[in-house]
Amino acid sequence: MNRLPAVRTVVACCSLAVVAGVAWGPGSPAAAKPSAGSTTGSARVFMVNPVQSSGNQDLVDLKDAARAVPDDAYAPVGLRNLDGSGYLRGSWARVESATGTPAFSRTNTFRYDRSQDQFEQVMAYFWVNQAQEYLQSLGFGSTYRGIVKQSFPVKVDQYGGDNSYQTDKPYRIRLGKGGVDDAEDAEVILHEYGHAIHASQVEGFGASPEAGSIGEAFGDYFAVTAGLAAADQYHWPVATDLACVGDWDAVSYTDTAPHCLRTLTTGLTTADQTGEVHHDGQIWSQALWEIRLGYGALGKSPQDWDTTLIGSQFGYAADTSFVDAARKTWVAAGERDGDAAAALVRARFADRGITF
Ligand SMILES: [Ca+2]
Ligand SMILES: [Ca+2]
Ligand SMILES: [Ca+2]
Ligand SMILES: [Zn+2]
Repeated sequence: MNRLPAVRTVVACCSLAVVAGVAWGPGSPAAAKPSAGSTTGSARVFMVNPVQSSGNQDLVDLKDAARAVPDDAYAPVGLRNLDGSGYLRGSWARVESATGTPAFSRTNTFRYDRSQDQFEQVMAYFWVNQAQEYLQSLGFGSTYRGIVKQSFPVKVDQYGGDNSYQTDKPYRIRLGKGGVDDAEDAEVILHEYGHAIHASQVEGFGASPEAGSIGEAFGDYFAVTAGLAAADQYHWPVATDLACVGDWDAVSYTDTAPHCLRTLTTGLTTADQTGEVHHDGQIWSQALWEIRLGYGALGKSPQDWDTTLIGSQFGYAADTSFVDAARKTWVAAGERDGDAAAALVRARFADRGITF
């Protein structure tokens, strides 16, 4: 397997706890104090996904059985930015479930296994919050304009089908079941959040086949880069090809290992375009990935590139072409990261047949 070297970076993340309820100043009536109310909690989640963290390509769904995934695939994590209600609701995510009882804990303690519906609810809360914190760590919402900076409805199991998608009015992610439950793979959640990022940046983004392909591409890229940033932040193992998207969700769809829904290293170029946005997105996503690697050689971090890339997306037209969006990204790289970065961006897009 073509394993790429791990990129080690430190993500300084955010402390954006929101104080629930009223301030308890002198004279506040003691009776008003809620029994819950903490904005932090504890939970356990998959470390992006259990295949990526373990390297075990033989894991299979076993019809959602708890025993299909060993206990050490779960990691204890803190939950942040909760609203104090005892539900999985907070500043950046509001989890709703169609099939399972909503997870609730007066002590904000959410420990489940994958056979329980509430586990996917926890994954949805943790990873949407994580994605927004990642954007904020890059400066979106402080140095730069905020992106999806609002409580975000995440519906788990909404349609009972195996089809996760995002709709932009209002912002919402729906995560399906079927095969491996979609919300058991953080790369699926983060991919969907990538669509929300575009929708937040450019109203109606995706109004041409190439813009739609960029949307799919960025979702895949964001899933990988935000997942790797989390692995660094929490010191989680990464044991599969870094460019593999959806290592765990894909075990239900692919017979051969490594299992990936898609990869960032297909070698596709514009000569291979079919008009199907997930397929064609792999042209764009490979450029994003290779620029990320190239930034390291320039002494810059993946976070430098992610900031430049995401910032440049504010300037994409809703119905952009590959060429126009690549040119905007090239300009942004030159302005923020210098001439060598701009040359890198242009070269990696050119490798994919996107020239300007
Ligand atoms: Ca499950
Ligand atoms: Ca699935
Ligand atoms: Ca992966
Ligand atoms: Zn998508």
